[in-house]
Amino acid sequence: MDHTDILSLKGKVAWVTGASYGIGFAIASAFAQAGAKIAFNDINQELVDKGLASYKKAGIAVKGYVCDVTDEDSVIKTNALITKDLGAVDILVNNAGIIRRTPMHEMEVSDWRRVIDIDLNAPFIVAKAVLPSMMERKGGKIINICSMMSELGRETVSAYAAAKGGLKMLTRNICSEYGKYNIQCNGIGPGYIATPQTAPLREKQADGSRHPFDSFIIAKTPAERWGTTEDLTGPALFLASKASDFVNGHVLYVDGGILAYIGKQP
Ligand code: NAP
Ligand code: GCO
Repeated sequence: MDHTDILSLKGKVAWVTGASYGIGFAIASAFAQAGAKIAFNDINQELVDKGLASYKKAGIAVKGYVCDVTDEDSVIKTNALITKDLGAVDILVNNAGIIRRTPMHEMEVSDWRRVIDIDLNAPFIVAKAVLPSMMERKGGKIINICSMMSELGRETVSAYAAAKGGLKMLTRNICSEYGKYNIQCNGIGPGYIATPQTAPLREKQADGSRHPFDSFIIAKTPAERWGTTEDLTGPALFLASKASDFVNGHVLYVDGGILAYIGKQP
């Protein structure tokens, strides 16, 4: 086996959901540099245009589509459009996600449902849309962006933890059901990554000191820092490429060691 191009995605079509910025943007950019043709979506034209401008600035060619990943009709139409514009999807990254931080006993049921809908139901909806063509072509890669909360709980994130725990099991089930078609479905479990989603947890205090949660994460991470979106690109390339053709149903935690560590004595 020649390993020179083992991480190459040349000629592959990759759809990264919710990738106007943040983790999805970094993964889509890395895939483009590895040779893939990239499609991304966001929920409205303004956000898609913003994303397109960021990719253009970074010198990355992509196609952007308006699509709410919770809307099955829109997902089916978007998959058909991507197939027409770029070719059938070889690599799907279920990245779009939201979080609501509210104590569970105060959480509105509508907020709970929205989190489960975007973080768990949507990966099912988008994977369902791309699977038939992957099965027909006997190959495909599905990467679900999981979380520390696929393994751990913490106060205020009940819906998110329930969804990301479910997403880990959906990952294992897609592997179980479609491995025979040479489809690999794996997860990435990012640790605490500096993106807009976690910005409220890093806000400076009025006196200029660190947010207590920021200090807590530094103390809880053996690497003693927050992750960057670039920390996730190598692992994503591995799971999207032929380098991982016999890796299936796995969640690769990219967390600077959080899950291995009991934490510092205060
Ligand atoms: P982010 O900065 O908030 O980006 C999330 C993206 O998803 C945004 O582009 C957002 O678009 C999009 N999105 C939300 N709802 C959508 C919908 N219904 N349809 C289409 N797109 C939608 O988050 P991130 O930190 O990059 O997180 C990306 C993924 O990694 C998420 O699944 C998140 O849970 C997971 N994750 C993040 C961390 C972390 O520390 N940051 C750690 C572990 C896992 P809008 O512009 O419309 O909001
Ligand atoms: C939180 C965080 C997280 C993450 C992430 C950790 O409030 O605890 O936002 O849940 O961003 O998913 O892996």
